[in-house]
Amino acid sequence: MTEQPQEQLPEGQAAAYAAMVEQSRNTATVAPYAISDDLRPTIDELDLWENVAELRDQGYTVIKDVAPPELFDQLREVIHTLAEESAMKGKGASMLLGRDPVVDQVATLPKVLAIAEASIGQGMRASQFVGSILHKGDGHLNLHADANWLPAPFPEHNCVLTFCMPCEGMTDEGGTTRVVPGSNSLRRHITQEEMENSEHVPIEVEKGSVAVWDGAVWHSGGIRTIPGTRTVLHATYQRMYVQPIDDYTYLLEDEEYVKNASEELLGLIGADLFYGTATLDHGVDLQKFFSSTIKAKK
Ligand SMILES: O=C(O)CCC(=O)C(=O)O
Ligand SMILES: [Fe+2]
Repeated sequence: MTEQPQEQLPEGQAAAYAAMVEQSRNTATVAPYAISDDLRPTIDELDLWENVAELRDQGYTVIKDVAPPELFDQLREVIHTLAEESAMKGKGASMLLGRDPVVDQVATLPKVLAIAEASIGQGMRASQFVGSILHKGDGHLNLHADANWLPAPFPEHNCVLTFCMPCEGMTDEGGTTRVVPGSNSLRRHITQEEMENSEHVPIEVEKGSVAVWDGAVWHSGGIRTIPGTRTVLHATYQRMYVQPIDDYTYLLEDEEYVKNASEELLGLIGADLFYGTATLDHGVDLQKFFSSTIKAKK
């Protein structure tokens, strides 16, 4: 970014600003799936080291007990209600963040945020929050990588991370997502031939737990062969230097929403980042710029 002359800062803020500039210059980039000093105590506390290793090596993992099962009952209710109102006629609902407090709560669960930071770094953005409902006979999606709008080779630092939050749990016959373990290491899109011939395995998830995969791993949706429903929140997050799919910044203009939202949620919506802060009158907010450059390296 080109630096521009800035207005004089008040005395108290000038020193903090200078310290941040210094920190920005001195922050070393954390290697892919290495854990920053900031994050290490949280990974310890939440006992997530095995999940970090699986996500790095296999491209996916199941995080156990992210929330009490009752929260997933509530989430199921929300997705079904919004799906009924949506144009998808009971099959799904889109743009879910900010539509119900349960979705916002799930988006900011401590284990979810910790794994997201381990994979896609600080300052990550909410990218896409959609719900899907499968009934018997529904399902099927070709093998693909979620970083499907990125050119290959994909960057070594993961850019896109998808949590698959099944409200009822997910089994093979229930239509669970299937994955090609380790395909993330290829860091490229799948070919037509590989799509037809790759061995892929079901990801079984108990209610209360969630599956999560790296944007480079090849996976597909399963087919539900039993009665009942598979209700899933697909919650995708992005490394902050790539742009989100859903634009939630309009929520930042809703005073009531901002007043009641947690700091973490406002962070996901991009309130702390420098994007879009320049106007016709002044340049980019440099406080936000430098704090973003620090996050980008972690
Ligand atoms: O519905 C599924 O099981 C998988 C959908 C999918 O590919 C995704 O959420 O990234
Ligand atoms: Fe996907």
